[in-house]
Amino acid sequence: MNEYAAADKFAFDGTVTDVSLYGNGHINDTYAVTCDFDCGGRLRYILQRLNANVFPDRAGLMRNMIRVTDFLREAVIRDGGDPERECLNLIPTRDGGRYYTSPEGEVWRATQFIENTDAYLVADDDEMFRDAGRAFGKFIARLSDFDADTLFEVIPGFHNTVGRYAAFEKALAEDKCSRAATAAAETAFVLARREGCSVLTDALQKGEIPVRVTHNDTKLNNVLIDVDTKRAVCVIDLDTVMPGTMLYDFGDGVRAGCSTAKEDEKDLDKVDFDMGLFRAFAGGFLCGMEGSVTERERALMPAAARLMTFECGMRFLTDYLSGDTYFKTAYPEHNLVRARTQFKLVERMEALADEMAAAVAEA
Ligand code: ADP
Ligand code: GN1
Ligand code: MG
Repeated sequence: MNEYAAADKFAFDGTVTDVSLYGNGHINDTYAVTCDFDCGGRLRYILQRLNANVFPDRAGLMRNMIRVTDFLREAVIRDGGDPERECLNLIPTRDGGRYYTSPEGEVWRATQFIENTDAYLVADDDEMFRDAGRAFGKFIARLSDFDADTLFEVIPGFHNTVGRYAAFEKALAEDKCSRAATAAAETAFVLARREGCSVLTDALQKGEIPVRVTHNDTKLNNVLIDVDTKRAVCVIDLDTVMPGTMLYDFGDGVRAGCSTAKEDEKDLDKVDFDMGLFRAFAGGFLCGMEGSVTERERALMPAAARLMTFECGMRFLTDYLSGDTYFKTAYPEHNLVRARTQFKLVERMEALADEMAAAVAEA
């Protein structure tokens, strides 16, 4: 179904005058919908077609999203915040549903467009990134009373790095697209780090760290930042909200935001790990979590940052070897280029391990 036909299913205010591709997400098809009013003025919405390959059970995903957004809305109101800006609100379909399923099985959803905000690929400065950290930490704190066991596991083993390593090994052995030879250095990088993959799975299994409701995809462009105040307004992209550890969210946030360059920068000389940004994010995140972080969680924060960065690089590399079936790509080596930036960051974090530990201890 095309995006105009899908837009027609929703109870938007005004008349739909434009539906255009929007944003930089790697997974869903995201559109900005413009609606004009007869008396002048216009309003925008976000319309998304969920990725059917990545999310086989989209009804289960939407059940989670409905419950989580309804819960967060109450929490924002309780905190005296603005529920139209500080949480996602699903726009109903014309027949009163919370989302739309097309006859072909496509799942479409719509939310309000949070205006005067931007999704940044690289932070402008430490303060912006500190506030992004605060928002992601607060997201976990706000969901602390939400029963994790009642959430559907949208992608089983999403941050199970041991499982991700096994998937990488399988893709390498199969080498379906005969690309392994072009990624020899990158595959060697991964193979040399097999031992470290179980840091978080072990801690969870042994009960050393608590299971919490977590976001699981805390890259900087999944929090909308007010363009005037540069403060984080709303955490978005709730597809992967599942039981997890705060270390997934902290680690993935660091991965995405502490780099001096974009995730797909080709010139690795431009890619470095910024300790100032790391200090800021750690401080913001701990503050957002309102003192609920345990000693063990805190101790694992630097390792989690390394591991989540390694895991993401490994996922990009696995997708490159498998023929780019998961992440959206703009050119054939895109996933390999992304893997390289992640591995450069991992190397820098390995070298900076002591400094990172000291920064977390002080935060
Ligand atoms: P994906 O899972 O593909 O990453 P997202 O839900 O993150 O999809 O949306 C992709 C992009 O669309 C975001 O990075 C952001 O730029 C923009 N976006 C999503 N939701 C909103 C919203 N409610 N208001 C404004 N922009 C949004
Ligand atoms: C994807 O959906 P998006 O673009 O915000 C991916 C994350 C990766 C990220 C890397 C559901 O995030 O896990 O870390 O790309 N989301 C999913 O940029 O796989
Ligand atoms: Mg996103």
